[in-house]
Amino acid sequence: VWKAGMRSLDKDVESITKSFVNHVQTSLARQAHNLDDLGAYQAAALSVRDNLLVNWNKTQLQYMRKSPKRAYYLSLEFLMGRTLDNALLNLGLKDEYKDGVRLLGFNIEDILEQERDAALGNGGLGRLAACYLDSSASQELPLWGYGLRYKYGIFKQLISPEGNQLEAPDPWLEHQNPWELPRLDVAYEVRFYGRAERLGDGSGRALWTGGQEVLAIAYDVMIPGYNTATTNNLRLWESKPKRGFDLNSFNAGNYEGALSRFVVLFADFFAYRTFGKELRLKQQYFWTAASLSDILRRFKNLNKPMSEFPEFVAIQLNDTHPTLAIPELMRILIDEEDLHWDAAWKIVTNTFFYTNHTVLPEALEKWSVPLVEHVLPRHMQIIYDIVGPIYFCTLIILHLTCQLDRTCFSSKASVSFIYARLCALTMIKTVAVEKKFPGDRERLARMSLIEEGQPKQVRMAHLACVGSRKVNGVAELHSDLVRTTILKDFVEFEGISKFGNVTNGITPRRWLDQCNPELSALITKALKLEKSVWLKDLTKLEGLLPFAENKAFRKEWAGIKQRNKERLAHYIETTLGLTINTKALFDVQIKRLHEYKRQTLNILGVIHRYLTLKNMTPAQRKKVNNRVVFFAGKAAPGYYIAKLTIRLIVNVARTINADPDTRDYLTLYFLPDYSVSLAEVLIPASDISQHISTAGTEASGTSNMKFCLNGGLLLGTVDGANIEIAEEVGESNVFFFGHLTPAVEDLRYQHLYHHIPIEKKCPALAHVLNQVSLGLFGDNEVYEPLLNTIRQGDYYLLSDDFDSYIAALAMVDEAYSDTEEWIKKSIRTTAKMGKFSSDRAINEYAESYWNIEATPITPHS
Ligand code: 26R
Repeated sequence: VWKAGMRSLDKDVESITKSFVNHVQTSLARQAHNLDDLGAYQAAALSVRDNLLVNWNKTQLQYMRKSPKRAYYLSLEFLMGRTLDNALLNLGLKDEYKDGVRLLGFNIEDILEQERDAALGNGGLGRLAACYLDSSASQELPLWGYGLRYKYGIFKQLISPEGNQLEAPDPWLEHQNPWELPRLDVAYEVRFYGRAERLGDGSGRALWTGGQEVLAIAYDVMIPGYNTATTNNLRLWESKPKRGFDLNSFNAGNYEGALSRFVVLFADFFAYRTFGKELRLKQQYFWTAASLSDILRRFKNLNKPMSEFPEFVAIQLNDTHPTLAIPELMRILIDEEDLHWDAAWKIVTNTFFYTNHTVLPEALEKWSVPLVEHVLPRHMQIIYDIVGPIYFCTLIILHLTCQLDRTCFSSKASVSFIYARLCALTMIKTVAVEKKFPGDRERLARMSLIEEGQPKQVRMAHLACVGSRKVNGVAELHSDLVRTTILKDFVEFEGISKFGNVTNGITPRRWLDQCNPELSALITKALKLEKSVWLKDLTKLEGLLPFAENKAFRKEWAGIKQRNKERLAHYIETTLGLTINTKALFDVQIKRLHEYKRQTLNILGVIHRYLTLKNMTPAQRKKVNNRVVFFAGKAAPGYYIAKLTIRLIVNVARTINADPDTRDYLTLYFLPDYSVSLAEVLIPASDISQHISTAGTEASGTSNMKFCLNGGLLLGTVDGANIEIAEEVGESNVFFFGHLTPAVEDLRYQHLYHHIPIEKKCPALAHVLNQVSLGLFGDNEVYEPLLNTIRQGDYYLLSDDFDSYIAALAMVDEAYSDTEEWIKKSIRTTAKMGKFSSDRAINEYAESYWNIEATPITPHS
């Protein structure tokens, strides 16, 4: 009876229309006559969800039966974008649904447009997590994501008439979200505050009581693999006040405030500036604690000894945000599971893996010790117990009278506990820091998990590093920088083999097939392969290389680019009411606004071009390539200089787009509210995209890969993944400029101690800055703080790179004038992008880090 009752996959138009109508009637309680596009989207989504669930159930059953080692991806951000189109593609039901909804009087494109982006993240790190989920399901890898179910996605960006960024909330759950399944039965208690008392028995155990408890409730999001039944899970936690908890155990006066503020969760990672660091710390702990409880419960169902935990579980820390998972697992193993410290530490350090995503010092997470002590008293003890031996060694081995900061250890029990551990053989490794580098006290201070100062701070990258099996960066150059700068001492201590590289990747399903269907179809035709073959083995794109020599093919290729430009123009016309010149080179820079990404360099380059055009005769101008420049990106709400850059871009656009002398040759647009969906329209339309960070600052970049995959060429610095892209496509197909990473430090030193006035150093740039100062774009006072970042200090080296930047732009112009050669470059670029599939990246993690294997869904499940 059970079997007969099981729902099976919809395969034909008839069953699809049936399920659609059924959902209109029963789930939405609507009828044909009052069904608009939004309703149709909801019905289609619910019907697709039913199909996903068939596979989801099969997958989870299979994992349960086979109990393979599983990996868990802990990420505070998942920038998923829209789901419906992707689910249809991955299920292989796109055409069937298209026909089905047409029979019911709807157009699939209009229905797809109804969906709101799930924007639970800020930028690269969050979108990477989303690509990795797609790839792990597509590669049939047993991987689950864990994140937070934010009530608000990243803020919506509005641009005021003056050109200022304004932020509006994104209540993305306003309409019911068809892609999630509330699991009200999956709930865990999470404690904050209270008291942690060591048992004083030398075991290192403690009792953590009192404080405030909240419930974590699971919401599951299905992650379908492409062309496979594997459908993985993304589990998002929502918080709920716990009923009937002990009001006496904490300050009841704060209850309302603390709790109601806590349940409001924001994806915007700078929101904590407004809502308090404490809230962000609580969110991080809430999420890691709930995820670990869930992972442990699943492990316990296997009835294996705790020591085998790392043989069944790998946990990936997406940046340091989930690092509290390390002391949390220690707490559970020691306080709740009664394990000895060393046994627990062995499990922990074989379970976690840490990916670093930035080496910028200001972006390395630190938590104030008093705050951690207040919110998570037990975890602070554990962190000190991890640090302790290093301090102790200094004391004992050097026989120094150095003052041991007693506050390091919250009680005498702790001191004797650490001493006991020191005597244990297993401690030798930790003691080794001092043994290996005797007398090097500076090194000890550098390596400490706690940074001295007012207040003291926990260095989360150090904690993540010492608590993990392996550490990796996200592109070759970046991983080298991790090894030689921020974690150098740890490399010397622990050995280089712990520190690897996994170059980032992107999913070709969303970033080629979905966003550029015409190009995908042309590639399929040319390669004479099933689409499902090359979309899963992207190196097959190399088969396009010979077509670069084929004139007819080049014509088709260029025609698609042109239509993608028109699609973008149409989108901008309907959403912003602006008319775009589609007979021009499209030049795009879309990413978060940050000084290191140097959007300022780009806009100053645009002004330079404008001034040059103004100085030309009309006849001279006619010989210049037409160019349309697009910017999009959000600035952190409190990031004054980044916001000023947006204002400058908007006001330069206003002036030059209205200038009859130049507007046929140069126009500029700042597209508000950058999102995954906007990227999907912009990227396929680009001829050139800019990735122009100061060398050594952009860990990888992933949009660079997306542009190149869609046949857009790259204008960039020798930084992040740009380098590896150039290695693949050949330097003749990339426009590189600027100083290299090793020069950066020297240049900064010269700025500080051998300052050369900008007029002397870079007259072209000085002229541009002066024009802005003089008010060419209005607001003449307003931009001074932005311009002064270049005139004084110039930390991101704009004055050093400006001339070569302008030269590179000129080379782009020259290359673009030779249309046929340009198209060849475009084809060759796409052809060589195989390496950058996130399938390759996720397989590297699976093999060299997590040690997990593909677990295909067998027919029996
Ligand atoms: C405020 C602080 C805690 C913080 C700073 C910066 C938190 C988060 C970030 C964002 C970082 C971690 C980020 O998103 N890095 C980006 O990761 C991408 C995926 O690896 C890279 O492609 C990109 O180069 C890098 O900037």
